[in-house]
Amino acid sequence: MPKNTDLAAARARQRAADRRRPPAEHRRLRTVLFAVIATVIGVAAIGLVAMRLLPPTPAAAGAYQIRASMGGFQPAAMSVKAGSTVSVELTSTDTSMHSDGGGWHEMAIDELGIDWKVGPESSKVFQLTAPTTPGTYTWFCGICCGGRANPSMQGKLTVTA
Ligand SMILES: [Cu+2]
Repeated sequence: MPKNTDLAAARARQRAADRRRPPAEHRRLRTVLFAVIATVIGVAAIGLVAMRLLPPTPAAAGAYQIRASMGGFQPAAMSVKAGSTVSVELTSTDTSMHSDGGGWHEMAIDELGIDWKVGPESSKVFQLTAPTTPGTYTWFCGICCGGRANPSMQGKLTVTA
């Protein structure tokens, strides 16, 4: 029966092919996995570079912008209307590599009970409700550079009528 022999040979060839297939599929899977992992790492690397090149954080809409670094506050003064509530976005532009405070900065006004802190290379938005009577207040950072005694780490809040 030649037909049966042919069939048996064909089956044997198919079994041999089946035995060869898994490694080939594994190789394909490995290639796909490698491509996926390489893509993820590549995108993450590009993202990290882009974050370095861009400003630390986008400004919150309508908020006063105060940037703090070891060099002081920028700007070191702000003015608000008596009784008004405003948003203040405090940003630390220092990295965590700073030995003095680890990049943390503070904006504190004892008389108004304000004590805002922001971590290295980050921003935080705070609400400031100005007192109802005009006046001037000194804010300070007590974290770095000798704390409140350091005149470069101070600013002036003016409350206008
Ligand atoms: Cu500081």
